[in-house]
Amino acid sequence: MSGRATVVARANIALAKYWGKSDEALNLPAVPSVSMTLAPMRTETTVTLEPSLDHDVFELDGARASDKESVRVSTMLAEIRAEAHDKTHARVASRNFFPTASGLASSASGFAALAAAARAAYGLPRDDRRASILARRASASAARSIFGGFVELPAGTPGDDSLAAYPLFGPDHWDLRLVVAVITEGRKDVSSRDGMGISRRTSPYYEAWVEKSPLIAARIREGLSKQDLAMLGEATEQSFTAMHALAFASSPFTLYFQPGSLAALGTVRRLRDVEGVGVYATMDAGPHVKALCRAKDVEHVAATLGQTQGVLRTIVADPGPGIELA
Ligand code: 2P0
Repeated sequence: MSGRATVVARANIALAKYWGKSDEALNLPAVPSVSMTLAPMRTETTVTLEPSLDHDVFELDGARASDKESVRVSTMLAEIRAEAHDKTHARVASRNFFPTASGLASSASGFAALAAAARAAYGLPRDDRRASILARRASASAARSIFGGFVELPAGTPGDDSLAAYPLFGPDHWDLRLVVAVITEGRKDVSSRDGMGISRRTSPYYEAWVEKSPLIAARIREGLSKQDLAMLGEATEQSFTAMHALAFASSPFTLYFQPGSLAALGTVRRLRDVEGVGVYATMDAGPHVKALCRAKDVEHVAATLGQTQGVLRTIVADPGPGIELA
């Protein structure tokens, strides 16, 4: 039944980070990334075909979205219309169910939910690989949110627009938890897209990043496969520190750290080095520190991070499923 479809998708945390594009026009990443899909951070998107509309309408959390946001939505819908041979425009209603100010971007879950919901509304058969390709063209991290558990998006070959993510292990593979230490309520200064562009054009470390990232991603895959937290955690930390060093060394410098970020990283190190807790840190294009640990340690890690100066509060996430059609 076509004409209307609702899909739920979830955000993801990159353990091996995507930063830099091998083809800006096709939105292809220059490095492989490996992520964990996060159960509690959900976006629900409904796509309804409306023959009376002469353009697409996009509502985000109950309000009409900005032109900039609407363009990326309409670009994806135009691709799906061409595949479905259906010129009808659509109304898109998207709602985020994220813990308040989690510091995790909703673009990944949003574009994943949109790709799957729009394909279904236009009567195309479910095809997670094709949905992942569509999501990746809008925002590369969104390609990973099509799938649950632990997911890889390989580096893209310039000119090859068929790149999709694929699942490595299901959500029940391992009882990992992610504790988000929220550092600020405000929005970040430099978007990921702008930040990675500046890094590619100006950072003296960009070539080293592109060369070494596949080795780091391979260690992360191996750590996941063997359920070896030290191997996974050390490689996860190297991925984020290399990404931030790369960005910091660009011109103008891109610095996502705030004082609270440094304090939270100190707490993670102290928990590990002094108390012997298996906990490792990562950070994205913002000041929040995310700590990776096992379920048995999550309460202690969250409580200790929560008492750290500069940490406003903590949010706990666990591995979640891929897209779900309502
Ligand atoms: C990641 N980030 O792998 C990395 C780590 C942020 C830091 O993917 O330009 O919004 O839309 O493809 O996917 C955020 O970048 O960038 C991101 P575009 P996207 O999760």
